[in-house]
Amino acid sequence: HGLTTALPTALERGEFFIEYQPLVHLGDGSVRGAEALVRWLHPQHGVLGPDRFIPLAEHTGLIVPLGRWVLEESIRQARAWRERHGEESDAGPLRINVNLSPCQLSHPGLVQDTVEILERAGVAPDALCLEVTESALIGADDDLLKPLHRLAEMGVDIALDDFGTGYSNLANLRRLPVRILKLDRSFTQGMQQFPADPVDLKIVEGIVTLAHSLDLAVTVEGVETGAQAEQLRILGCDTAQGWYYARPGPPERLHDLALVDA
Ligand code: G
Ligand code: G
Ligand code: MN
Ligand code: NA
Repeated sequence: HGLTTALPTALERGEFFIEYQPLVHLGDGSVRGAEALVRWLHPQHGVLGPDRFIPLAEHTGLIVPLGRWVLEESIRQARAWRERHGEESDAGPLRINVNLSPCQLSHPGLVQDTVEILERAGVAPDALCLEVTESALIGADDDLLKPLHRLAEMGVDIALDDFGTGYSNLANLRRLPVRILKLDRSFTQGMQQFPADPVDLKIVEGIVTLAHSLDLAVTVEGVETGAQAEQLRILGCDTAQGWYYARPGPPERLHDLALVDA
């Protein structure tokens, strides 16, 4: 239908935009970075979320140029944030998280594109975190992992997104150049009631212990209440993201958040 025919040219028409959702340090409440989340301002249908067009973009191959655009645009934003806040915060400059589709991972230009985008913007690789879903890496062979290893060696952080939803082979983690586990929203939902679901508490506690013993940081998604945030902080999670702190929003909002909370 309409989306299928309009999508291939939406990029050149400039119809995509990015919202940013802050990543907050659970220990001190400071904003440490933001996740870039792409949206499509469709001329007839209005704003569409990624679930409405990312699968289609993956199917048609548009995801490669679209993903490159998201990277370019959000790194430009990271540069702007660094110029504003870089030297002010003890926690260091804000970092930007960008989602990668499996097709981008297998695209041969990924490493080169990323290097060029960072260099052109004058942004250090350690300002960038690439999020890859656990399912994209299940059964990945060494060829698929090679670009991730190269990016990690350069200083780019790799996060395992939606962690805990797939058939996580925990031993597999040692093979992956991952520094961060992003715990899926479903675990956070188990902390919503009081007292929290005891099984969810045990699972999260176990994941945090394992992650820390492997030198991985744990980010939690979908934090909607202060009680959840407190529970997850007690369990040892490092960073949080969710509506309790901020919904995804325009980049300007992060200027204010960083100023208030940093
Ligand atoms: O905020 P929300 O509905 O916007 O995002 C839903 C999912 O869409 C995210 O969890 C993420 O996996 C995916 N997503 C958002 N932005 C991008 C992007 O730029 N590239 C890819 N590949 N996926 C994205
Ligand atoms: O990368 P990923 O699939 O995790 O993208 C995050 C998704 O989760 C986005 O669609 C975003 O809008 C959504 N989201 C972010 N914060 C919250 C939250 O606190 N609660 C819920 N239910 N969804 C959230
Ligand atoms: Mn993500
Ligand atoms: Na996720």
